Amino acid sequence: MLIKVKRGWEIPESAATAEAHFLNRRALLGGAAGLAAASLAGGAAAAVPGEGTGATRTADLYPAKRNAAYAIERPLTPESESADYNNFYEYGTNKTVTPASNALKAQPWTIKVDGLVEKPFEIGFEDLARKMALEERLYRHRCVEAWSMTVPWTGFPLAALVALARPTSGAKYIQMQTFLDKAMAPGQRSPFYPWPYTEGLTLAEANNDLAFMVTGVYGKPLLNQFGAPLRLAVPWKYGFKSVKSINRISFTAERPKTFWEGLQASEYGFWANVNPAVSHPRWSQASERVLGTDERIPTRIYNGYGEQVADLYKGLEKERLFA
Ligand SMILES: Nc1nc2c(c(=O)[nH]1)N[C@H]1C(S)=C(S)[C@@H](COP(=O)(O)O)O[C@H]1N2
Ligand SMILES: [Mo]
Repeated sequence: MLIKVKRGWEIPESAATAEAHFLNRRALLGGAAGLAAASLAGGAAAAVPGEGTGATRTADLYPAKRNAAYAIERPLTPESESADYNNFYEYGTNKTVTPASNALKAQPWTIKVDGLVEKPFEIGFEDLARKMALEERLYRHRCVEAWSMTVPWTGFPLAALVALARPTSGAKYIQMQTFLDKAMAPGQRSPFYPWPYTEGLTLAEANNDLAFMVTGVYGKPLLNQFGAPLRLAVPWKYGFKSVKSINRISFTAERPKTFWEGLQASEYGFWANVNPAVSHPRWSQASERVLGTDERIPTRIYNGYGEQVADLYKGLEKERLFA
């Protein structure tokens, strides 16, 4: 886990093994590399893939009707590629998290909605999925590490969940968290991360049409490695904003501090909008490797979604919008 063996095809991107390198250094400085490695290796017993996901109970909702407004020019990334190349630190810091992620028990699953809302509540994942009108959208996804993919997510607009939550007038931000359970996620036994994984958006961003709560991909419920049973997709931002396996959504007056800010605020900020002209401190963001191909293509501002989202940032030019 901590010693990464590079394969040939990884080289263009290895300049950007951001998170892993940074964390390895911290672990070593802390003198706890061995401990972290040992705890990550000791994963919980594997379940049958797909079982324990939302699959068994919500499979009848798939495939959902594709919303043609979200078609894109690039071919879809084959599931065989995207389902075997994931970032999910709860299950390890390399891209092969699928075997370990079998330990994620995504059913039953409860989502807590709290903070500045008229009335805090909890809702079961299955109830939520059945309450919402699910649709399929083709989205680009651009990781801060300079790889990208194109996937058919199924889900519902985050704005519909905001409406269900009924935030009060003081609410300015929405914070989303991944579950916290060391027994279910061996990565969470490592003390070098500010668990649980936390992300956030402004309420205006959350209400933008593109902000999407994802329940499925490739025409079926999410497999564990994609962040079952419920994750976010905010395709104009770097991939780390798209938090997985969400079980708590809080409305706040203050800007929430995110997982990556907690680790390295100088490199991973709150806004994290994609911009090819603004380099990461340690590598260029000008282009991206397309998962499952030999291609490198130019990265686009807001990952190609500027028309839909650029207005959100008027008047915020002094903020660090692109990192
Ligand atoms: N809980 C959690 N959410 C997460 C991550 C993670 O490690 N843990 N990684 C993020 C990053 S860096 C990316 S690029 C995407 C990867 O999503 P994918 O594995 O479906 O491609 O998930 C994001 N959400
Ligand atoms: Mo990422």
